[in-house]
Amino acid sequence: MKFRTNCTAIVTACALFAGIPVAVAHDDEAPTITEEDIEYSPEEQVVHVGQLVRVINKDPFEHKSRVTEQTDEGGLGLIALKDHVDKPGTSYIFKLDKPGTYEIRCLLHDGMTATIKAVK
Ligand SMILES: [Cu+2]
Repeated sequence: MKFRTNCTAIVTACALFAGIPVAVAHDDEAPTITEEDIEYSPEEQVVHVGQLVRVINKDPFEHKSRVTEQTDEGGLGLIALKDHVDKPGTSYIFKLDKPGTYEIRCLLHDGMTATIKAVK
């Protein structure tokens, strides 16, 4: 029992130790996509693979974001961020692990889209 408790404490400590400096280091330079007046801004954002991307909802209502890879044929491929509920006045971060062109779309507001290009 004692061993298990210690393991949990060690794992938690490691996660905090490993997580916080990385998050802060990237956070300072995180490219930001703003949701305002039912639009994403900028319309096109270039990010690095693995870099944290911040989404800020400045509207006084919810958005629901889905980020989908675009295929070479212009269709939609894998979903990279699945239907995130963006509460008013909040922000969150995500990252893209694969280079390519992605669409960010709000599932609640027709035509609310932007492009994210992930480069190495
Ligand atoms: Cu929306």
